[in-house]
Amino acid sequence: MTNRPFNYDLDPSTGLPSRYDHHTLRKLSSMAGQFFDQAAYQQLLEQEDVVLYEVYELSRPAVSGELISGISVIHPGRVGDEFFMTKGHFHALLETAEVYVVLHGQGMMVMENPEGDCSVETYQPGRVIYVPPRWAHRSVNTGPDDLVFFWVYPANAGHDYGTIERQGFHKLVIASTSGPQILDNPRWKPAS
Ligand code: PAN
Ligand code: ZN
Repeated sequence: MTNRPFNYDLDPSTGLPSRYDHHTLRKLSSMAGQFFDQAAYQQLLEQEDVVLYEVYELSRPAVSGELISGISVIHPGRVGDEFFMTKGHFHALLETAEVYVVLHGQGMMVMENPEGDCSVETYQPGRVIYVPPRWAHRSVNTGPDDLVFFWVYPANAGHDYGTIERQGFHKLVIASTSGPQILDNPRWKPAS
């Protein structure tokens, strides 16, 4: 990998990058145990292993000083009453932050830190969201269209998915007749 400046362009209508190093498709089958309504999860999985979201990454060496950037696209949909969402993670190097810039769509970013403080930010086009060091983050698409956002984080951050897989997030985002609701997750438990 060269150490020369570079650029890429985001398509104004889709937000997709003109080039990337990795394209990851995350399907329903990779989210076992993450959605609240497990019967609805099984039912949907038997119909189709749908793609929940896609990640386009511009890779850089995983060393201090470098930045990894890219685009995520969360497709619209629900598992039962719970909106399609990302797995969510802490950064493996916990003391690393991240910046998100929303390009299209609507949604919520659910965050929490290891001390159990919780925060939810709303995604809307043009909004910048700062994820401080130590805060786990999950993106939820609450709208009828793709939710598309740019992100950039330190290349040595790494991802800890296991903690969230074991304990979940404290908060769920659930559809209701009056719009998306943020509810306490009754199944949250300490990962230990
Ligand atoms: C983002 C996320 C991306 C997919 O690039 O990785 O939106 O979410 P999951 O990694 O939780 O599957 C980011 O926060 N990187 O650190
Ligand atoms: Zn992250």
